[in-house]
Amino acid sequence: MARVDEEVESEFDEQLEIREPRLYKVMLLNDDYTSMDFVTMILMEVFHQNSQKANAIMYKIHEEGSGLCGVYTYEIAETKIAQVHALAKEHQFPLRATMEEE
Ligand code: TYC
Repeated sequence: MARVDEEVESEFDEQLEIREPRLYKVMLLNDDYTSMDFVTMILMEVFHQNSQKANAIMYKIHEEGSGLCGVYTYEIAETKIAQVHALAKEHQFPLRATMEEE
């Protein structure tokens, strides 16, 4: 029985094209008005960074203009960006997030 199943499966396998999903880097951008605490909170809550890493990433963005927050498939990256923009709007900060293919 197992043998029959394997044969059926391998017939399909030949037709399957296995490809890795494209990955996207989500970046936060610096601005002059968003508070450092808010950015650190976003990095912890939305991007699941621990407090030390969140603080380090926030300072990197503050000093260099942008910084990597995480790498995701397209739809997850889009969702993270939408969450950042919604939270920023709610707290009246101009914080922006962008994505670029890895
Ligand atoms: N530059 C901001 C300030 O001095 C802090 C900040 C950091 C803002 C990172 C946005 O993505 C950002 N309050």
